[in-house]
Amino acid sequence: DPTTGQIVTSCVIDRELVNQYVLVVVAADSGLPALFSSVDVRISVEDINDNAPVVLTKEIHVKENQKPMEHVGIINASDTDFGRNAELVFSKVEDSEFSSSTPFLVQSNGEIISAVSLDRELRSQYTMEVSVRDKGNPRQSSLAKIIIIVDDINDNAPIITSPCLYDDDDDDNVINFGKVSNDSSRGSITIDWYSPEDKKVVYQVLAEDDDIGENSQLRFSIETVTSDDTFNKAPTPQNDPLFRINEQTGELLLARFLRRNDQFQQLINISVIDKGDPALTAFCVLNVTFSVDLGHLTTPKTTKPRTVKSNRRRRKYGNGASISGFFATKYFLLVLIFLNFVIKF
Ligand SMILES: [Ca+2]
Ligand SMILES: [Ca+2]
Ligand SMILES: [Ca+2]
Ligand SMILES: [Ca+2]
Repeated sequence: DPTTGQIVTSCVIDRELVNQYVLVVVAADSGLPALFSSVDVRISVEDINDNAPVVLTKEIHVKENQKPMEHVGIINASDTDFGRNAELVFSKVEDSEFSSSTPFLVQSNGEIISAVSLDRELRSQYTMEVSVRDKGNPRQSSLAKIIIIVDDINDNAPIITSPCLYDDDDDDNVINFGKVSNDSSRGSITIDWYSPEDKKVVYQVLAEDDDIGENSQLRFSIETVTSDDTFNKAPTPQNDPLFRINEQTGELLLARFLRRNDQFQQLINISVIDKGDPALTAFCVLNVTFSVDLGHLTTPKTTKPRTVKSNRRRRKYGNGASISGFFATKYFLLVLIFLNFVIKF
């Protein structure tokens, strides 16, 4: 005011926009010439608690399997006021429909702690409602929902579902070890054709993994092939393997023609490994029996009657091919194998 010197505001002032003003005030008398002096008037805008805190954190990631009462994450919030008006206190809203079933504690500084060890395979995501208030007078507060996402770690080995397995406590080196039972429906398989050109799937090993992502991506491979001779468990040479397995699908196929010196019965040790770090592995053993007469593979001239006979027997047990068609194909294959053998030697 030019006459009283009173300083008044001309608009609403907001400390959060400008917290200090410097006015140059000039006082002049009415003499002639007028004498005057000036002074800098510094105006500090005091804070009032006119802003509620705002929670900035929307999502927190935490790895599963951590110990109970360990750090999960910290909630970030801001308050544009000053001093106690911006000092924040966090708490969990216990009676919220979101928070009631969550195992988390919220410290006053915003730190989230899990009361239990988290298992992603049981529950992978939680939503929790938190409250944040300042220490102003009157207090301002706000609510926010925080999503807690449990990240996977590779804590599950693959589980082989076909063939079915039983635990073998004797072998500590494997996660789970299975051996195919003699039950023909459960993985002991009989092979009565022998052309790799058929690309027929002999068997499909099936496995699953409870983890996600790479931790559950599986790779099948043949570890060893042994004969089913209890006195001779030495692995058969693998430089020209009889079997191959589709790495992704677990489908077992013949890799080459059968030979006379191939074992009548073979145990194929198959491993299933996930792509986790560290990777986890499961094993199974597939018991394969050939119903073809391996001894006849190099002498096709004498096999004709026996082959027909054995085909009849297979027919009785449900071989889908017709006898004549099967025989014709088989005879042709025998000749092929024979030629193959002759060329080799
Ligand atoms: Ca303020
Ligand atoms: Ca405030
Ligand atoms: Ca896994
Ligand atoms: Ca897991």
